Amino acid sequence: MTEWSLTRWSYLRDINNEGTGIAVWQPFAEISRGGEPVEEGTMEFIDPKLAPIWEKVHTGTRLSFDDGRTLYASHDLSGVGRMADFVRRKRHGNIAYYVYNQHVNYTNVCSNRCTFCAFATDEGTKNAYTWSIEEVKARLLERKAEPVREIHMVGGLNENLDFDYFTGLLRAMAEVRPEATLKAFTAVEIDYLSRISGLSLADTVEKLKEAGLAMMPGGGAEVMSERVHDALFPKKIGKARWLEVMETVHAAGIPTNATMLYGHIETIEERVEHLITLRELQDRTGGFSAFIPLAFHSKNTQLAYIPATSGVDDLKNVSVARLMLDNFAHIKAYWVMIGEKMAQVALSFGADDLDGTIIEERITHTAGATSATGLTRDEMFAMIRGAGFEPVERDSFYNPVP
Ligand code: V47
Repeated sequence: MTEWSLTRWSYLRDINNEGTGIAVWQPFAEISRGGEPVEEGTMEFIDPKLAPIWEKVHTGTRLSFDDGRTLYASHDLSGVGRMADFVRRKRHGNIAYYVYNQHVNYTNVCSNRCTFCAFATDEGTKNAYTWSIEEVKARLLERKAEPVREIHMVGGLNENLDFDYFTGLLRAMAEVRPEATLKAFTAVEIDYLSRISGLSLADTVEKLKEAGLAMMPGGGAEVMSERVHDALFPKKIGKARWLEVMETVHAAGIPTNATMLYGHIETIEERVEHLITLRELQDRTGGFSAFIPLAFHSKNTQLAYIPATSGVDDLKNVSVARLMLDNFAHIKAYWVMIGEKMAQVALSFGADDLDGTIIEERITHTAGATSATGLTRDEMFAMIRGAGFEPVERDSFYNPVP
């Protein structure tokens, strides 16, 4: 019998049904859903409006704006999810990815002060912090014994920091963690760095790349709608500039992710518009790696009256993204925001990636997230196995880590 390392999962099942209550070592293949080929063409729906969309999905035809709206509006969650699972399985079979990563939030001082954000504050308040380069290095050194493959670093727009701080930060991180990919700065920060450095966008990106920037996270666009922008984050760059930054970064050979913040005041139409805008940019550049729907958390924000997103909406956002974003390889279920259990379910609703170990998430937890602030590799592994998928640890570029 194949031997397995001890994970929490191994305690959970008496797989051989011997009624002993004692965990039995069991090879994954015997408990997984096996990745059997999906029978093409057959699917029944509770919502008849989904049938014409299925015609398109199983023949690989691109979905329209109206299709996106129908998917979001449908009460047939399992129907939407089964279509997304079909597409996900065609691309990734029974594999689900995770990365051994570490988050670094170098400052929470931010001049944008978006109404949905609980993390940002003003200089001089009791919670304000800004880490020196030495402090950031010390935080990385604390975890030096762990096999971290990716550093995910974002922060506020702190007017006391100059451009040299940012290139110095990247260089110092590359020195401490040469084996890890530096995935840093949202498009909002890149725009800001271009303004404080006096350099063009392209030159700013080039200087950051020279200092070690290898990938960029997806945040900052929120929902690309002028209405939502003006109401919730008027000081932040808008749609046109966000797209310009992403296009420039892709042209420099740096892949990025893309996100959408949902569950606040946005409409279904604005969500679909957002997805189609991303799909169009991806057609031009091919530079997006993963899409991550971000569930809004309202605690400690100016929008505290807005209730938490529902599990149905969390799954819908994963599934609709998988179906609309036909040119994105990866859809992440960000367990930090939707919780570990919902993230497990999302793997059967179109997601192929759970992000990673994280180690000390701050942005969502300041806004009331109740998920863990980090997970161990064994916990990631068990989460994926428990959902019936085969865990693959990856690097930032989805190469399996040996
Ligand atoms: O842009 C801020 C969001 C984003 C809240 O690329 C909030 O791999 C929910 O982009 N409730 C930053 N969301 C995080 C981000 C990200 C996260 C994980 C993985 C990747 C990736 C990117 O966080 C912001 C904003 O959309 N955010 N406040 C909040 N209260």
